[in-house]
Amino acid sequence: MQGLYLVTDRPLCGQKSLEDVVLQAVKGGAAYVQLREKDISTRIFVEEARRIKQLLTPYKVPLIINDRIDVVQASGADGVHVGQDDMPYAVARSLLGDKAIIGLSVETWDDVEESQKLGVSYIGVSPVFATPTKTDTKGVWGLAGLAKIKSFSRHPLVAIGGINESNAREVVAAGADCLAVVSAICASSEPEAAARKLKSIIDTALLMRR
Ligand code: TZP
Ligand code: MG
Repeated sequence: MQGLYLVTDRPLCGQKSLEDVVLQAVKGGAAYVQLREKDISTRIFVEEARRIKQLLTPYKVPLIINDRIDVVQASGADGVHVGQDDMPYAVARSLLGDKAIIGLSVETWDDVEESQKLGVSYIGVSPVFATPTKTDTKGVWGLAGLAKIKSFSRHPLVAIGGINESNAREVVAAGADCLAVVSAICASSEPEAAARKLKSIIDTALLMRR
């Protein structure tokens, strides 16, 4: 996994439709999209996931669903992202099969060590910086924490939390393979331009790291 990863937040999209934000993000260069819905019914979530999956298919951008294995199965999405209190990795893998993308958030060093025993597709380093978008987090990793995980982990690292144009370069330099953003795209008045700028920063920083 490498590049720009959009995590959606419907309220942060404001007047823009979620579909439009997703489409613009992908046109701007987002390589992965995660639908993250905390407040909608299962019925609406499944309908939305199916629509977004159709929208992403021509762009060959995988759709990842936050938490909900049933929504993955019902929509033909490509995988799931789970946190430490969600479906255990091994159960998710047995339900979704070998090809599914399965991401796991790590919030503590114990989580990082445990993740090395698992066949996760990536680990979500959560959060790198404090963010108003998600406040029920255990602490922040910071750039030093991210670098420490990079030197230890066999899994690709998706960094999340407080990432924007002003810090994206240093987050990649510290070891992130992929940058996940919510507000930097969803709350932007120009999601496509925001995604394009972030992707360009990531691409350059990945080249410098080689
Ligand atoms: N998980 C850890 S931080 C976070 C999630 C979903 C929110 C990140 O949002 P933003 O707006 O990119 O800081
Ligand atoms: Mg979760």
